[in-house]
Amino acid sequence: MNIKFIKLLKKNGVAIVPRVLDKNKVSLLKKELERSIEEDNIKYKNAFDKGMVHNCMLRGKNMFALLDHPVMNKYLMKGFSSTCILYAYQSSSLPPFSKNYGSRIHVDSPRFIKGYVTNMGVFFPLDNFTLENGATYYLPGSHRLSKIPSKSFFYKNARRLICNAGDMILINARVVHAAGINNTEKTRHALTLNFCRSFMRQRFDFPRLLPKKIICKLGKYGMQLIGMNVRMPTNLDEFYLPEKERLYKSNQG
Ligand SMILES: O=C(O)CCC(=O)C(=O)O
Repeated sequence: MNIKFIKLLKKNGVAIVPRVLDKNKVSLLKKELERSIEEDNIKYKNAFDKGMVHNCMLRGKNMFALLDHPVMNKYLMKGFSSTCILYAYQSSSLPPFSKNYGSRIHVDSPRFIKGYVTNMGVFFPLDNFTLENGATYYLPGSHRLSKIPSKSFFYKNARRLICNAGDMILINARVVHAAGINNTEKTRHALTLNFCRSFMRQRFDFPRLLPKKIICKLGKYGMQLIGMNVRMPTNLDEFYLPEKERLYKSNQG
């Protein structure tokens, strides 16, 4: 882990860690994502966020395995919180000559608490992010703002997340950003994960959503991120479980 990226993340709200996923991994992830998009286009064809796949860990074994990625987890634990959990695991694809739901100027966490980070984003570009295919616009340092600035201020001062497929983007969820417009003939894909503090609610109840036979394949990081250390007992028998089986483990922040 390079501490320089943690410093950049604190200062600008954004850092790009190069070469986290190799070419082969990127291509496997892209295949799984493309297949999921095709399936969702049939099943959820009128979704407001069409083209964004939710709960990607359930849509392919490589997308599942990403939850245990050591580099991502080391940066998360150091740059955010050692007890963080997954808030959402989705994707953002920009079809040819088009934009998507992420192209509005937005932040990925509605809460602003001065000097405190509630959520951290991790984007994995599965295609190079270029000016032509819609590299994300972002406003450096905007995680310190309580309100989203005007459209004209945003586009005048925004920079672009130009990077390569396989890099990893760390983005404070309060950073004001917007996907660009893809002006090429090829879809631009990315996986977009969002993490929150251990005591916050996840977008879905992941410990119940994921089948037990899948959860047991997760490693130590994946278990934590899914929320297995912070499950609520539903009765006293569960509350009094022995230490090892406890649903809400101690020292979770
Ligand atoms: O696709 C992108 O470039 C940005 C995605 C985004 O804005 C988001 O996931 O919040």
